[in-house]
Amino acid sequence: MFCYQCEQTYRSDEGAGCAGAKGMCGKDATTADLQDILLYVCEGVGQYLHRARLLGATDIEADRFILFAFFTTLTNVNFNAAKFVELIQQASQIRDRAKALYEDAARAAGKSPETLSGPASFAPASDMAGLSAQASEAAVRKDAAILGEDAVGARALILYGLKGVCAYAHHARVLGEERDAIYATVEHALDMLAREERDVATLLDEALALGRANFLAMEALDAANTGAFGAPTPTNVRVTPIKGKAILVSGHDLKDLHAILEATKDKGINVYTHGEMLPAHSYPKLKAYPHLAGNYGGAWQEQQKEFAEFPGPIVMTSNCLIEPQPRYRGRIFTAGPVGWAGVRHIADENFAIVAQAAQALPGFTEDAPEKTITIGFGREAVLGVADKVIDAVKSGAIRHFFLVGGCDGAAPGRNYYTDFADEAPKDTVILTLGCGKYRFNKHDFGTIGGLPRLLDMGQCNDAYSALVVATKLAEAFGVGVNELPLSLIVSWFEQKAAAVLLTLLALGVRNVRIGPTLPAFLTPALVDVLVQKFGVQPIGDAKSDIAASLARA
Ligand code: FS2
Ligand code: SF4
Repeated sequence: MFCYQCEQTYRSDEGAGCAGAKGMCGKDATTADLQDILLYVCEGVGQYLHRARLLGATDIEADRFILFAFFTTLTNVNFNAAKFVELIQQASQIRDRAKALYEDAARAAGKSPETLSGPASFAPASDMAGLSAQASEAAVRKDAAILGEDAVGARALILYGLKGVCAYAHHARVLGEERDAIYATVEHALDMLAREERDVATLLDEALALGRANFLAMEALDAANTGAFGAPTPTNVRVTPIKGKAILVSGHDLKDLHAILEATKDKGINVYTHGEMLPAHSYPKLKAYPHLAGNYGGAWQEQQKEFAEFPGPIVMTSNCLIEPQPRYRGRIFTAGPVGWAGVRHIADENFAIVAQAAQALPGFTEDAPEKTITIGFGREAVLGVADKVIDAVKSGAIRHFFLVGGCDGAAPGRNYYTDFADEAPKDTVILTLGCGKYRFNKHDFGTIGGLPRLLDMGQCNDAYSALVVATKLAEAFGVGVNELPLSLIVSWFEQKAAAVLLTLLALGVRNVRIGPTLPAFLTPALVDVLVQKFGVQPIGDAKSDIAASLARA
């Protein structure tokens, strides 16, 4: 195995990347190799779909499969090797279908179809042992000696950005929002990876195209979530347990949460959110369920302790899963793209089994003293008070906005974000989103101009909301987004964050500070492009970065 897709990848003086028997996340070598093969076969699907599309023929089921397949390979999503054997066989069949689609379309247009090589003609073995023996053919750095390190790094940026786009687009799709332009970009990127493009400028252009597609994916997801459940509104969420039976729901999938709320309605079971599911409490049609009782625990990396202590079943609807421990392995369930060998998987939103498990478990035996936090500052809520915000900026009451957001992780150095939020001067507003906020979202930041100083905009994908707010404020002030008194301080961990970064770059947002470390797959020359062309900066010391941001404004 070799994997260097996430921030917690193994690093040493010799270089970075998880290799050997297991990655830092717990992904074993067999699963990692099978994930590479799945993505490689998907590149073959993309080769045919891309060409078929140019001839006017599309296969939306194949596109949907690609979204799901890519999502399973994100960090902390699916660790079940057997699932990947199944997905590879499915991908191979879909590739045959895409090939027929392309060849028929070519013949109908009076052209002779191309004979494609590489992933299009790769023949995956039918079992795990056979596939494992083929791993080197699909490895992420297989052509490093031919392509060169900079091209390999830029290709990795595309591959991992693509994973983020696919994850967001999948979440939107399950709620009925799809964008054909996203599928076209995904197919184009897969074809580019398949044909071993090595020109770094071309590859970086493709990465920016993915950034634009990711903006569409986040827009589609915003439309999906708000269309299904209403626009988030400021909401006080209880963060302490209530006596009674309980289910904990983690991950990002609001549709699954909704299905769980339905399956537990009037059954005397309280549903708690965990991690990135916290923003669910701010959606009117979800908070209307009285048994959506509160939020429990913090960010994903605390789950082994928190899940062990939770007195009911737990459902993981998306990342971030880490190895279920014996104390709760029998009462954790996976759904959607998530998987772990031996852990029960819920197919077709059949959450009745989770409700039964909750009835059989003790639940909380007493009420904890009530404590709440305020969330729900999505784009509508913030723009609803835009006049107040603009007046406060004009009067000098608000001096600067910091968006301190993104993914969290267990690595040292992530206290920077807490320090940053805590040290930000009292006349500044902190916007936050993603799971990184758990490090500081229970701190008291006070208010400013009648608004809370900490505005929680939601999940990592709600970077869309932040971009809409920034764009509207820029319009109101008659300046560009880069001229606003706004600094972006991003914590990255996995591939959705890589996609969001590409979106920011594609939209021309400059001077983004990123940390706690830079992606290991970026070579010094690629980092230099990001620094020179886009003003991307690695994080430094919180106090100095605050001072530098305020001095620039
Ligand atoms: Fe956090 Fe994990 Fe949200 Fe990331 S729960 S690091 O997948 O997407 O953020
Ligand atoms: Fe390592 Fe991250 Fe890959 Fe896991 S996902 S194997 S931690 S680089």
